[in-house]
Amino acid sequence: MQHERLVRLSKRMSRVLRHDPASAGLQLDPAGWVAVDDLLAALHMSHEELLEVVAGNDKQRFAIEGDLIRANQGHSVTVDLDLPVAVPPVVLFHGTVAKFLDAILADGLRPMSRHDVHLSPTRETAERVGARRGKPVILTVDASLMHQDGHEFRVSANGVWLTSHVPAQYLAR
Ligand code: HQG
Repeated sequence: MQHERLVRLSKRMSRVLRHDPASAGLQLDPAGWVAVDDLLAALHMSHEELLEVVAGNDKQRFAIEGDLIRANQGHSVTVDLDLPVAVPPVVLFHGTVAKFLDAILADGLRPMSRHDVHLSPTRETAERVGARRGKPVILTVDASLMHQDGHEFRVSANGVWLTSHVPAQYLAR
């Protein structure tokens, strides 16, 4: 498949499976799954194309289980991914940009339009996340202390660490 079509299909799938299933006439189940066949019909794509998008996706954004597919993380629609609570690594990273720093250092990291705050296991990944918005600024999160203090973490199937709020006292530059 042509690279451009692959990227276009991948973006459309992200939109439909995370944010706006109704735009394709679809409805997600409570855990975010939709029937593969319904998605294929709605997006006018073949099964081979779907497998190419899922396997080739740089961040493993999608998971197929049996005849169902869902996005691994990043939803703005209400879904319960039912991920188990997990013990985080000692330090996690968040990539952002300078213009958000004052708000973040006052209020902590908030999920904004997503379900959860997204944290990266490595500085390199956080740099890529931040670079989507400009010159990246990397914050470290004292995940070990947060965990000790009772904050819950979950890890998505593609290795993104999720938590509901990171109070400012756990953040450092
Ligand atoms: C910022 C992409 C003001 C936060 C990436 C970020 C990631 C605040 C933006 C995934 C704030 C939200 C998530 C506060 C946080 N005040 N700004 N209190 N708290 N922010 O896109 O982490 O391609 O929702 O720093 O690679 O950038 O979608 O979150 O800049 O893994 O798979 O508000 O999205 O993955 O932006 O990115 P986002 P994010 P996908």
